[in-house]
Amino acid sequence: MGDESSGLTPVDQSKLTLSSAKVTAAGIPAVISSAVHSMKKMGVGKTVKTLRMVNQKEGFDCPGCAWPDPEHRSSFEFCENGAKAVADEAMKANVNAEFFAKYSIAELAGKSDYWLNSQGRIAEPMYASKKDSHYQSISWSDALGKISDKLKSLKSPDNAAFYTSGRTSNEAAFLYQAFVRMYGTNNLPDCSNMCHESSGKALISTIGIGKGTINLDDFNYADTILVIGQNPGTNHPRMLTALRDAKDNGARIIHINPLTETGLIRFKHPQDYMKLNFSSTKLSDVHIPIKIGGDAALFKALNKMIIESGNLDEEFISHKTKGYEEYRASLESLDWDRVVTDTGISQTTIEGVAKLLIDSKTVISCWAMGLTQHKNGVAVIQEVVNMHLLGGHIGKQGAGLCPVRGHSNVQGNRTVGIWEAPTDSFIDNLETGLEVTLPRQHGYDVVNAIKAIESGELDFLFCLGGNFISATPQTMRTSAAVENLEMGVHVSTKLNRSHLVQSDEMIILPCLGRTELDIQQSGKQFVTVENSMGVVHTSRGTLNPASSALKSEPWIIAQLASMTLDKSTIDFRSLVENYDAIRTLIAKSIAGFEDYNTRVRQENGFKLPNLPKDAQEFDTSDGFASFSVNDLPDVSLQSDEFVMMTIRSHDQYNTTIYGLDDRYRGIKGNRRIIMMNPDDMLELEIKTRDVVDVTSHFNGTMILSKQWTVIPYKIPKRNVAAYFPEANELVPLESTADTSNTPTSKWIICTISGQNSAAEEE
Ligand SMILES: Nc1nc2c(c(=O)[nH]1)N[C@H]1C(S)=C(S)[C@@H](COP(=O)(O)OP(=O)(O)OC[C@H]3O[C@@H](n4cnc5c(=O)[nH]c(N)nc54)[C@H](O)[C@@H]3O)O[C@H]1N2
Ligand SMILES: Nc1nc2c(c(=O)[nH]1)N[C@H]1C(S)=C(S)[C@@H](COP(=O)(O)OP(=O)(O)OC[C@H]3O[C@@H](n4cnc5c(=O)[nH]c(N)nc54)[C@H](O)[C@@H]3O)O[C@H]1N2
Ligand SMILES: [Mo]
Repeated sequence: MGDESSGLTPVDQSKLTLSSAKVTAAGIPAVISSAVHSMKKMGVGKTVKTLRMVNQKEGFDCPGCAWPDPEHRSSFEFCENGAKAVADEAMKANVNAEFFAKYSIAELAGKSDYWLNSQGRIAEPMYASKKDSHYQSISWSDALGKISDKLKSLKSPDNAAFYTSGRTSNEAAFLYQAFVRMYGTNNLPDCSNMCHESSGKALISTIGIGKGTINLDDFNYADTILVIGQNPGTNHPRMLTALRDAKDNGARIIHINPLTETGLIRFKHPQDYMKLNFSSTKLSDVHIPIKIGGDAALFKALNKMIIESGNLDEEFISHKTKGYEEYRASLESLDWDRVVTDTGISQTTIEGVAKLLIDSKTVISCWAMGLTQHKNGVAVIQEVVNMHLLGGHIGKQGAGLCPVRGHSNVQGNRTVGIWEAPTDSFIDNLETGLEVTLPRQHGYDVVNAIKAIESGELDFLFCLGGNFISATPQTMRTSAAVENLEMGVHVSTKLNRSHLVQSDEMIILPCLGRTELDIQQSGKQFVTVENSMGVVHTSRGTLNPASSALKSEPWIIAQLASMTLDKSTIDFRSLVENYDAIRTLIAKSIAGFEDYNTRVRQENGFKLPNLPKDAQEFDTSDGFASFSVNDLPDVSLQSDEFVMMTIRSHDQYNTTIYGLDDRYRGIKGNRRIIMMNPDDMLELEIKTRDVVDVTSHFNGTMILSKQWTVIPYKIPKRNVAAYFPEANELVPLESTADTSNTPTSKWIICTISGQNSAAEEE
């Protein structure tokens, strides 16, 4: 034990160091951290050149997150984790035929996610059949030929599923879903199913659009900003700039989170050092250390007090909404004892927050995975929407709903058709644009795709990016299922665990990343993406590709479509000669993209239509925004039970592990840890660094995961936290959110046993 390359050595505590959580986010340590990280991976010259191109008009969109850029894209917004994402992509292409000759698939499967990622970019297409111990190189034409032969041989197109991760450009995503639907299925599961699906469902059902309703500029006019179940200091660092500016303009920030999360305590903008300004800004005015899963009770209580204050936007309620009376009546029986038990927050504190909201003319609510990945993910977001409807905080300057998206183009992917459950009107438009008839029966989302793989209904899985095995629930079960597939194909930039779980045949297709030059027949290409606030803009790769064998995602899809679809109304190959042709087809097929090629070339791109934001109008069945009445979720626990949330460290991008240090939380050198309240540790007689086994429980099913190191952390009692993806083996596949079917990655009921002191283990 002690080899950080191994994925299976949890008890290596020699490198685990603990210190108190940081108080100020960003600042000089962030600049140093990103510079060291980048220079180690790229060298000094490439670091400077590369980082200067992030989010510039002539540069590439940061692959880090979906937070929008400021309008003036000439200023260089420095973000530590964006720099890490860029540096990670700019690594040398060492994962080639030689590499795979050296390491067998079984050996690689024993390595940690951190080690796998740090080997570099994948250099060439690779192939392995089930009996092969090693991957071997294969030519592009042979690889694509095998995939297309397999697709043609399946009994039905519905025996295939096509996963997408959210870094894919609009152009690639549009071609992909067009190909998949023309092939004959809507089996288009995507990372969104595990991410903001609950937000989409909650917003469509209440305000008629599955997106947020604010512009970046609104932050400057907000009286109060709520940041709920989100850790922006780590996952959306550029949001801290918007929060700082909002504060300068008088906003109050309320942070609702079981953890304090450094980014929201104090923020020091790295660029201020250049201006010799050494002060930092205190960001959140109020931190509500809510118990995991307590948000529904909190928002019902807040809404009840807002209603009782009488300070409502009555005109908005009566002209723009429906269901107010029913909602008001439903709150009459709200039980304060239950609210205090569920939230862990006193009535006085909640009243204080309500007062701030009642006194605010403009409120913005931001949220992320702390709300979406719960059984009541949709309902709790509807509760936040209820609050906005009461105060008319939608469609006016400084107010609105702001689901903060994860992957940099996950929102764009959905807009251009990556969705297993498309609406009829979406398919109508697509049929007009593509001049074909398309399937309408809804396909599999991620969880249902895994179940269908398990039951043998799916024989083929194609992944456009992502890491299907590590990102999904119940890792061992999902891996065992995937081994039964006839073929697994991965279009990837970096090596990950999904490449190492062997179906009958495995193919890795290495593609260009966002940062790299993409040259097609007509010359240099750019692609387009949509940020979290619905602005579509260009992204131009500028770096030389890591390997000459890499192909662009649109090219790969176009070749495969041409080889697979016998009679196609569309000449896919000619579309990729110049991506303008793809955009022309998008303009014909998707609402809101008229004049795409012209408008996206404007300096800041263009904003997609958003009725609630633009006109306080709601594209619901009756034209009204609707209040929602939902029961409180049961968040009670048995006396020996804990609830676990799985969260990101400061040194990872989802399943890509950049390093082993969670700098802001003061936890370094080991990721297989459980953060626990010190009082709970005392009660269970667990000491710091004791090693425990964790068992998750769901509807009678138990999953055991061994050897986790316990560390004390400031977290509500009976709540624990562990890192994603290490803890995914504990997330039960059947435990999903109502309506959105999102795995409940923030609500895993578990028991903790078998504590041994670390010394005994060693
Ligand atoms: N550097 C970096 N950037 C990223 C990513 C990354 O991995 N690394 N991932 C990207 C992606 S795909 C996404 S979706 C986003 C994710 O961004 P976040 O949603 O910020 O990511 P998580 O780490 O899942 O954090 C969720 C937060 O919710 C809190 N929380 C958990 N349960 C509850 C609850 O019941 N109630 C409340 N109020 N809070 C709760 C946790 O304490 C934590 O602070 O970030 C994106 N950006
Ligand atoms: N327990 C638990 N599980 C979770 C979550 C959680 O909070 N807790 N979060 C969920 C969320 S919010 C999300 S979004 C999913 C993420 O799920 P995914 O999107 O599937 O996972 P990633 O780790 O982002 O994917 C990383 C891989 O993408 C590939 N890649 C990177 N860039 C590119 C590119 O430009 N093109 C292509 N083709 N490939 C590329 C690389 O090979 C890399 O190894 O995980 C979900 N799973
Ligand atoms: Mo995400």
